[in-house]
Amino acid sequence: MVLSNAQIAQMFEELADLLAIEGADPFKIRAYRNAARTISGLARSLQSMVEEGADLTELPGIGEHIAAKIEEIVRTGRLRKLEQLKKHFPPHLTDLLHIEGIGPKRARILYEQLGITTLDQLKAAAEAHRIRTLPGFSTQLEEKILHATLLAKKAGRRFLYTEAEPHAAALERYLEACPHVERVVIAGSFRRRRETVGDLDIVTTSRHPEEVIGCFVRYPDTREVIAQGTTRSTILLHSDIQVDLRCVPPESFGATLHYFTGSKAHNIAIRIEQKARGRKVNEYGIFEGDERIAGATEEEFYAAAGLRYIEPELRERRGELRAAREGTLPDLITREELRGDLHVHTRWSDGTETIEAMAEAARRLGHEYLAITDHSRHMPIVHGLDVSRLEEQIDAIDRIDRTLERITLLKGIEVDILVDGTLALPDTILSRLDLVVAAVHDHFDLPPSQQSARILKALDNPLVNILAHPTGRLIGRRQPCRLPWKSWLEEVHRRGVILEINAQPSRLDLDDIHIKRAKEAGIRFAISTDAHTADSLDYLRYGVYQARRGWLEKGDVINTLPLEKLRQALRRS
Ligand code: DGT
Ligand code: CA
Ligand code: CA
Repeated sequence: MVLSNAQIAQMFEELADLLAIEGADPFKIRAYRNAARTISGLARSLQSMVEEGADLTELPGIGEHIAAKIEEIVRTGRLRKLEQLKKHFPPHLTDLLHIEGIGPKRARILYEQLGITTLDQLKAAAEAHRIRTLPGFSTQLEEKILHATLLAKKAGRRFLYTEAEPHAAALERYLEACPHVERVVIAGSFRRRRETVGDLDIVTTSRHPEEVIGCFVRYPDTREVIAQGTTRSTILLHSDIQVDLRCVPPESFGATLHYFTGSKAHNIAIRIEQKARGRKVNEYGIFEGDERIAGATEEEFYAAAGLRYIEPELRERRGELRAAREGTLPDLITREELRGDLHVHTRWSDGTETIEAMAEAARRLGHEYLAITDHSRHMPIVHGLDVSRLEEQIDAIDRIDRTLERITLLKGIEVDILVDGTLALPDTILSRLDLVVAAVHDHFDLPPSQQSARILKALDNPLVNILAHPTGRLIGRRQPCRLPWKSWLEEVHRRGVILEINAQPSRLDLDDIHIKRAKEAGIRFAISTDAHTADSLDYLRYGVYQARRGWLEKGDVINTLPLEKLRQALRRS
């Protein structure tokens, strides 16, 4: 059984939730939540760290008590304390805590007084106006809760790409070892590198499909076999991820892979085009009458359709068919083309590592340069840098940089854009830096024209080079800020400011659609990790996936440039 870091973090979150409902010591609850945050930020798998005997107490927020619990989870797949607590409460009670306006105290009241234990019951009680009269509730709160339950139902459950990734890898390894299996490819939205996936779709080839299916349904992490046919099957994993598998003969592999890679819109567009030429397209191939003219490989499939090969990331029906016909598809950027990272944190603000440790980790990844960009003072939750500490840090970076070989440190800052559009630090100090990354960290919900004016005012300052995580969204948790996109992008372009593609898996900000629009407006980009730990320097590839979905090429991204060219590119004329 593979336990991803996300799953382990989730167990600690659930433990904290249940303790909170029970009314336990807030200090203890916070400790579990901090541990969960640390765990979900790790790039290395905890499972392998435990197997290698690593000292977990070296991780921030992990003491001996929690380290022992992590080892218990990795060794047994369970956490006894969590299971004991769960016995006291109905199974879905913690779902209530995801509804805005409901904390542990209110969840407990809803449960004790109305017997509510699920979102459906909550919705029904809100509709029947039974919530407003409970102690600590009100009519407005009841309306808010009703609205939130409707939203929660609509969203359905999707998984972050990084939550699905370890399962996809483990399934691939498992299936490759099944008897009679020839090829295994994870298709669907996962292959298109969407930021979230609804389920995993796997295409396999074999001459003995029933044996392959038989092996698939015995996958050890299976909670439930939902469907089992002779060539297809669906299972549910313990993590609630659903997995669809198809097994086809090798001569259909390309057509089947193409079909189940999608997107649905892309598939339908191809089918309509081919139909107009008197052909039939399905998951087994392209047919003229009864004759199959393509099916074994995707290359053959596209060639028969009169198209250049289209990378999975582009198959979203955003103009890729026309570009493939005309030969104008982008030559998509790759991870190997990136030469450095332009947004990282250290212990000087809210990062976990020293400058030296981040530099060393970046050098191990082969980076030529690394910009240290800690937070400015404004942010309330971190001890950010004021002018005098930034002066100190500038000296420290210069000193450390002189001792380093094969990597250059750049002096930077992630400076807050205040609500009135001014920056949290004065020009006198910003002008001493190699680059200035500006960012919004509050007031995300301003009306579009006001938000736009606020950000553009900050970008008027010619010392600002890059706008970090431009919309502030957190996938599934915080909506992107609203902007009048067309005019706003033109104004960003006019100022020569670079937009960041933040590679944190829960941010991926800008997103694919706006990356493409920004590129069309002439804007250039930086793909940055915003790493707060050494491990997360490896997140660059998630930013690259998003960039590829936004049609970016090497030339669109400034951190593909060697250092001297980068310095020129940062200069605003
Ligand atoms: P997801 O799972 O919601 O993240 O997104 P996908 O794209 O993985 O969608 P999924 O799992 O429902 O189906 C996998 C692929 O199968 C999809 O990308 C395209 C193909 N597909 C599914 N339904 C249809 C359909 O009705 N027509 C066509 N042409 N293709 C379909
Ligand atoms: Ca899928
Ligand atoms: Ca599916």
